[in-house]
Amino acid sequence: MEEQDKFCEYLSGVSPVWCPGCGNYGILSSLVEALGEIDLATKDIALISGIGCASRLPYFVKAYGFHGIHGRTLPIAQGVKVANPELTVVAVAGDGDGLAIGGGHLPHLARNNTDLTYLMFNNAIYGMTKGQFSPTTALSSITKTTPFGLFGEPTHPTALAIVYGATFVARGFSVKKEQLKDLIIQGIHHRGFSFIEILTSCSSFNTTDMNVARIIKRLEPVPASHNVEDKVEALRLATDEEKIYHGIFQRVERPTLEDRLQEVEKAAKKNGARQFEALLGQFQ
Ligand SMILES: Cc1ncc(C[n+]2csc(CCOP(=O)(O)OP(=O)(O)O)c2C)c(N)n1
Ligand code: SF4
Ligand SMILES: [Mg+2]
Repeated sequence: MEEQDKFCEYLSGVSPVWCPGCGNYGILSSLVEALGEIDLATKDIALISGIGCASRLPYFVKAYGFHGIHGRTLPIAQGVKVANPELTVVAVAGDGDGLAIGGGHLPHLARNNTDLTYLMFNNAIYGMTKGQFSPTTALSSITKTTPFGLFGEPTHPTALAIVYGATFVARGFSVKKEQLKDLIIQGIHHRGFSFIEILTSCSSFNTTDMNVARIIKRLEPVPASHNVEDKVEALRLATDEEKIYHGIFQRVERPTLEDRLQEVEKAAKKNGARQFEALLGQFQ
Protein backbone atom coordinates (compact mmCIF):
# COMPACT_ATOMS: atom_id res chain seq x y z
CA MET A 1 0.00 0.00 0.00
CA GLU A 2 1.28 3.51 -0.86
CA GLU A 3 2.31 5.49 2.25
CA GLN A 4 -0.23 8.21 1.47
CA ASP A 5 -3.09 5.67 1.22
CA LYS A 6 -2.11 4.29 4.60
CA PHE A 7 -2.51 7.69 6.30
CA CYS A 8 -5.82 8.25 4.49
CA GLU A 9 -7.06 5.07 6.17
CA TYR A 10 -7.29 7.11 9.38
CA LEU A 11 -9.40 9.90 7.84
CA SER A 12 -13.14 9.43 8.38
CA GLY A 13 -14.13 11.07 5.08
CA VAL A 14 -16.00 13.87 6.90
CA SER A 15 -14.58 17.16 5.61
CA PRO A 16 -13.24 19.47 8.33
CA VAL A 17 -15.33 22.59 8.85
CA TRP A 18 -12.35 24.67 10.03
CA CYS A 19 -11.73 28.07 8.39
CA PRO A 20 -9.19 28.36 5.56
CA GLY A 21 -5.72 28.84 7.06
CA CYS A 22 -6.63 27.36 10.46
CA GLY A 23 -3.62 25.68 12.09
CA ASN A 24 -5.76 22.69 13.06
CA TYR A 25 -5.39 21.19 9.57
CA GLY A 26 -1.68 20.68 10.21
CA ILE A 27 -2.42 18.96 13.52
CA LEU A 28 -4.95 16.62 11.92
CA SER A 29 -2.42 15.65 9.31
CA SER A 30 0.33 14.98 11.92
CA LEU A 31 -2.09 12.91 13.99
CA VAL A 32 -3.22 10.61 11.15
CA GLU A 33 0.38 10.16 10.06
CA ALA A 34 1.35 9.26 13.63
CA LEU A 35 -1.48 6.72 13.88
CA GLY A 36 -0.42 5.27 10.53
CA GLU A 37 3.21 4.95 11.60
CA ILE A 38 2.29 3.22 14.84
CA ASP A 39 -0.03 1.07 12.72
CA LEU A 40 -2.86 1.10 15.23
CA ALA A 41 -6.11 -0.61 14.24
CA THR A 42 -8.87 2.01 14.05
CA LYS A 43 -11.03 -0.12 16.38
CA ASP A 44 -8.37 0.26 19.09
CA ILE A 45 -8.32 4.09 19.13
CA ALA A 46 -10.69 6.38 21.04
CA LEU A 47 -10.58 10.14 20.49
CA ILE A 48 -12.28 12.17 23.22
CA SER A 49 -12.90 15.91 23.08
CA GLY A 50 -14.79 18.78 24.70
CA ILE A 51 -16.28 21.74 22.84
CA GLY A 52 -14.55 24.21 20.54
CA CYS A 53 -12.98 24.21 17.08
CA ALA A 54 -10.17 21.93 18.35
CA SER A 55 -12.72 19.55 19.80
CA ARG A 56 -14.25 18.86 16.40
CA LEU A 57 -11.27 16.66 15.62
CA PRO A 58 -12.88 13.26 16.41
CA TYR A 59 -15.34 13.72 13.49
CA PHE A 60 -12.49 13.73 11.01
CA VAL A 61 -10.58 10.67 12.22
CA LYS A 62 -11.61 7.07 11.66
CA ALA A 63 -11.68 5.78 15.24
CA TYR A 64 -14.10 5.65 18.15
CA GLY A 65 -14.97 9.24 19.04
CA PHE A 66 -16.76 11.13 21.79
CA HIS A 67 -17.49 14.83 21.30
CA GLY A 68 -18.24 15.64 24.92
CA ILE A 69 -19.22 18.80 26.76
CA HIS A 70 -17.25 21.98 27.35
CA GLY A 71 -14.32 21.45 29.72
CA ARG A 72 -15.00 17.80 30.46
CA THR A 73 -12.61 16.16 28.02
CA LEU A 74 -10.31 14.67 30.63
CA PRO A 75 -12.82 13.04 33.02
CA ILE A 76 -14.53 11.39 30.04
CA ALA A 77 -11.20 10.24 28.59
CA GLN A 78 -10.11 8.82 31.97
CA GLY A 79 -13.43 6.95 32.27
CA VAL A 80 -12.98 5.46 28.80
CA LYS A 81 -9.43 4.30 29.64
CA VAL A 82 -10.43 2.76 32.97
CA ALA A 83 -13.40 0.97 31.38
CA ASN A 84 -11.29 -0.37 28.52
CA PRO A 85 -7.54 -0.26 29.23
CA GLU A 86 -6.80 -1.91 25.89
CA LEU A 87 -7.82 1.23 23.99
CA THR A 88 -5.32 3.89 22.91
CA VAL A 89 -7.04 7.00 24.22
CA VAL A 90 -6.25 10.43 22.76
CA ALA A 91 -7.92 13.42 24.42
CA VAL A 92 -8.24 16.73 22.58
CA ALA A 93 -9.04 20.19 23.97
CA GLY A 94 -8.54 23.84 23.14
CA ASP A 95 -6.85 26.30 25.49
CA GLY A 96 -10.24 27.59 26.63
CA ASP A 97 -11.79 24.16 27.01
CA GLY A 98 -8.77 22.70 28.79
CA LEU A 99 -7.56 25.61 30.92
CA ALA A 100 -10.60 27.80 31.67
CA ILE A 101 -13.78 25.80 32.32
CA GLY A 102 -11.86 22.50 32.32
CA GLY A 103 -8.68 23.66 34.04
CA GLY A 104 -9.46 21.83 37.26
CA HIS A 105 -9.10 18.39 35.69
CA LEU A 106 -5.52 18.63 34.44
CA PRO A 107 -3.80 18.27 37.86
CA HIS A 108 -5.80 15.16 38.66
CA LEU A 109 -5.08 13.20 35.50
CA ALA A 110 -1.45 14.24 35.82
CA ARG A 111 -1.17 13.01 39.41
CA ASN A 112 -3.13 9.84 38.60
CA ASN A 113 -0.80 9.25 35.65
CA THR A 114 -3.70 7.98 33.56
CA ASP A 115 -2.29 6.26 30.51
CA LEU A 116 -3.55 8.49 27.72
CA THR A 117 -2.29 11.23 25.41
CA TYR A 118 -3.70 14.73 25.81
CA LEU A 119 -3.36 17.13 22.88
CA MET A 120 -3.99 20.74 23.89
CA PHE A 121 -4.52 22.95 20.83
CA ASN A 122 -3.30 26.34 21.99
CA ASN A 123 -4.40 29.16 19.67
CA ALA A 124 -4.65 31.62 22.59
CA ILE A 125 -8.28 32.51 21.85
CA TYR A 126 -11.81 31.13 22.01
CA GLY A 127 -12.06 30.44 18.27
CA MET A 128 -15.44 28.78 18.06
CA THR A 129 -17.28 31.55 19.90
CA LYS A 130 -15.60 34.19 17.72
CA GLY A 131 -12.69 35.67 19.57
CA GLN A 132 -13.00 36.09 23.32
CA PHE A 133 -9.73 35.99 25.29
CA SER A 134 -8.61 32.66 26.76
CA PRO A 135 -6.27 31.78 29.65
CA THR A 136 -3.30 31.81 27.24
CA THR A 137 -4.02 35.12 25.47
CA ALA A 138 -1.13 37.58 25.78
CA LEU A 139 -1.29 40.52 28.19
CA SER A 140 -2.80 43.72 26.72
CA SER A 141 -4.38 41.88 23.75
CA ILE A 142 -7.41 43.52 22.22
CA THR A 143 -10.12 40.87 21.84
CA LYS A 144 -13.92 40.87 21.56
CA THR A 145 -14.16 40.86 25.36
CA THR A 146 -11.16 43.10 26.10
CA PRO A 147 -11.63 46.15 23.86
CA PHE A 148 -9.20 48.19 26.00
CA GLY A 149 -6.60 45.42 26.42
CA LEU A 150 -6.38 42.25 28.48
CA PHE A 151 -5.18 42.69 32.06
CA GLY A 152 -4.40 39.08 33.09
CA GLU A 153 -0.98 37.48 32.57
CA PRO A 154 -1.16 34.39 30.32
CA THR A 155 -0.83 30.89 31.76
CA HIS A 156 1.74 28.48 30.33
CA PRO A 157 0.13 25.08 29.59
CA THR A 158 3.44 23.20 29.32
CA ALA A 159 4.66 24.65 32.62
CA LEU A 160 1.42 23.67 34.36
CA ALA A 161 1.68 20.09 33.10
CA ILE A 162 5.27 19.88 34.40
CA VAL A 163 4.32 21.22 37.83
CA TYR A 164 1.28 18.95 38.08
CA GLY A 165 3.53 15.94 37.50
CA ALA A 166 2.60 14.75 34.01
CA THR A 167 5.10 12.01 33.18
CA PHE A 168 5.54 13.07 29.52
CA VAL A 169 5.39 16.75 28.61
CA ALA A 170 6.11 18.19 25.17
CA ARG A 171 5.39 21.25 23.04
CA GLY A 172 4.90 21.18 19.27
CA PHE A 173 3.76 23.58 16.59
CA SER A 174 1.10 22.91 13.95
CA VAL A 175 3.41 24.15 11.20
CA LYS A 176 6.25 21.76 12.17
CA LYS A 177 4.28 18.73 11.09
CA GLU A 178 7.07 16.17 11.01
CA GLN A 179 8.21 16.98 14.55
CA LEU A 180 4.61 17.08 15.80
CA LYS A 181 3.98 13.64 14.32
CA ASP A 182 7.03 12.36 16.17
CA LEU A 183 5.92 13.93 19.47
CA ILE A 184 2.47 12.33 19.12
CA ILE A 185 4.06 8.93 18.43
CA GLN A 186 6.27 9.27 21.51
CA GLY A 187 3.34 10.48 23.60
CA ILE A 188 1.22 7.49 22.59
CA HIS A 189 4.08 5.06 23.25
CA HIS A 190 4.71 6.55 26.70
CA ARG A 191 3.06 4.57 29.53
CA GLY A 192 1.29 7.23 31.58
CA PHE A 193 -0.17 10.69 31.16
CA SER A 194 1.31 12.39 28.10
CA PHE A 195 0.64 16.09 27.69
CA ILE A 196 1.42 17.79 24.38
CA GLU A 197 0.81 21.53 24.00
CA ILE A 198 0.38 22.31 20.31
CA LEU A 199 0.82 25.93 19.28
CA THR A 200 -1.64 26.62 16.51
CA SER A 201 -3.15 29.61 14.76
CA CYS A 202 -6.71 30.88 14.57
CA SER A 203 -6.72 32.58 11.19
CA SER A 204 -10.08 34.24 11.85
CA PHE A 205 -9.98 35.57 15.41
CA ASN A 206 -6.40 35.70 16.63
CA THR A 207 -4.10 37.32 14.15
CA THR A 208 -1.74 38.81 16.72
CA ASP A 209 0.09 36.86 19.43
CA MET A 210 -0.34 33.41 17.85
CA ASN A 211 0.64 34.69 14.44
CA VAL A 212 2.75 32.01 12.75
CA ALA A 213 5.50 34.43 11.66
CA ARG A 214 5.87 35.73 15.22
CA ILE A 215 6.10 32.24 16.69
CA ILE A 216 8.69 31.14 14.14
CA LYS A 217 10.96 34.05 15.11
CA ARG A 218 11.05 32.90 18.75
CA LEU A 219 11.10 29.12 18.18
CA GLU A 220 14.05 27.16 19.53
CA PRO A 221 14.43 23.39 19.99
CA VAL A 222 14.77 22.12 23.56
CA PRO A 223 18.57 21.76 23.89
CA ALA A 224 19.83 18.26 23.11
CA SER A 225 21.68 18.33 26.47
CA HIS A 226 18.41 18.80 28.44
CA ASN A 227 17.87 16.05 31.01
CA VAL A 228 14.17 15.17 30.71
CA GLU A 229 14.13 14.06 34.37
CA ASP A 230 15.23 17.53 35.54
CA LYS A 231 11.93 19.15 36.49
CA VAL A 232 13.39 22.52 37.48
CA GLU A 233 15.21 22.96 34.18
CA ALA A 234 12.12 21.74 32.29
CA LEU A 235 10.13 24.47 34.01
CA ARG A 236 12.73 27.11 33.22
CA LEU A 237 12.63 26.19 29.53
CA ALA A 238 8.82 26.10 29.49
CA THR A 239 8.52 29.61 30.94
CA ASP A 240 11.34 31.31 29.02
CA GLU A 241 10.28 34.87 28.20
CA GLU A 242 12.30 35.22 25.00
CA LYS A 243 12.34 31.84 23.32
CA ILE A 244 9.52 29.41 22.67
CA TYR A 245 11.12 26.02 23.21
CA HIS A 246 9.66 23.03 21.40
CA GLY A 247 10.34 19.34 21.90
CA ILE A 248 10.26 17.12 24.99
CA PHE A 249 10.58 18.85 28.37
CA GLN A 250 9.84 16.05 30.81
CA ARG A 251 9.77 12.24 30.61
CA VAL A 252 9.74 10.09 33.73
CA GLU A 253 8.41 6.65 34.67
CA ARG A 254 5.83 6.07 37.42
CA PRO A 255 3.04 3.51 37.96
CA THR A 256 -0.08 4.42 36.01
CA LEU A 257 -3.65 4.74 37.30
CA GLU A 258 -4.40 1.37 35.69
CA ASP A 259 -1.47 -0.28 37.55
CA ARG A 260 -2.70 1.11 40.87
CA LEU A 261 -6.31 0.13 40.21
CA GLN A 262 -5.18 -3.44 39.58
CA GLU A 263 -3.45 -3.47 42.99
CA VAL A 264 -6.60 -2.13 44.64
CA GLU A 265 -8.68 -4.77 42.87
CA LYS A 266 -6.37 -7.55 44.08
CA ALA A 267 -6.47 -6.26 47.68
CA ALA A 268 -10.24 -5.93 47.55
CA LYS A 269 -10.64 -9.49 46.25
CA LYS A 270 -8.35 -10.80 48.99
CA ASN A 271 -9.67 -8.90 51.99
CA GLY A 272 -12.84 -7.26 50.75
CA ALA A 273 -15.35 -9.88 52.05
CA ARG A 274 -13.75 -9.92 55.54
CA GLN A 275 -13.68 -6.11 55.73
CA PHE A 276 -17.29 -5.89 54.56
CA GLU A 277 -18.42 -8.32 57.28
CA ALA A 278 -16.47 -6.35 59.90
CA LEU A 279 -18.13 -3.16 58.69
CA LEU A 280 -21.60 -4.72 58.89
CA GLY A 281 -20.69 -6.04 62.35
CA GLN A 282 -20.37 -2.47 63.63
CA PHE A 283 -24.10 -1.96 63.06
CA GLN A 284 -25.33 -5.15 64.76
C1 LIG B 1 -20.85 25.25 29.53
C2 LIG B 1 -20.50 26.01 28.27
N1 LIG B 1 -20.06 27.27 28.38
C3 LIG B 1 -19.71 27.97 27.28
C4 LIG B 1 -19.81 27.38 26.02
C5 LIG B 1 -19.45 28.18 24.80
N2 LIG B 1 -18.21 27.78 24.22
C6 LIG B 1 -18.13 26.90 23.20
S1 LIG B 1 -16.57 26.64 22.65
C7 LIG B 1 -15.97 27.78 23.77
C8 LIG B 1 -14.51 28.15 23.84
C9 LIG B 1 -13.65 27.36 22.94
O1 LIG B 1 -12.33 27.84 23.01
P1 LIG B 1 -11.12 26.81 22.95
O2 LIG B 1 -11.31 25.72 23.92
O3 LIG B 1 -9.86 27.59 23.07
O4 LIG B 1 -11.27 26.14 21.51
P2 LIG B 1 -11.04 26.75 20.05
O5 LIG B 1 -12.41 27.03 19.52
O6 LIG B 1 -10.20 27.97 20.18
O7 LIG B 1 -10.35 25.64 19.35
C10 LIG B 1 -16.99 28.31 24.57
C11 LIG B 1 -16.77 29.32 25.63
C12 LIG B 1 -20.29 26.06 25.96
N3 LIG B 1 -20.38 25.39 24.81
N4 LIG B 1 -20.62 25.38 27.10
S1 SF4 C 1 -12.43 30.10 14.24
FE1 SF4 C 1 -10.19 29.99 14.37
S2 SF4 C 1 -9.76 28.03 15.45
FE2 SF4 C 1 -11.90 27.97 14.69
S3 SF4 C 1 -11.77 26.95 12.71
FE3 SF4 C 1 -11.69 29.16 12.34
S4 SF4 C 1 -9.50 29.62 12.28
FE4 SF4 C 1 -9.70 27.63 13.26
MG1 LIG D 1 -8.57 28.21 21.58
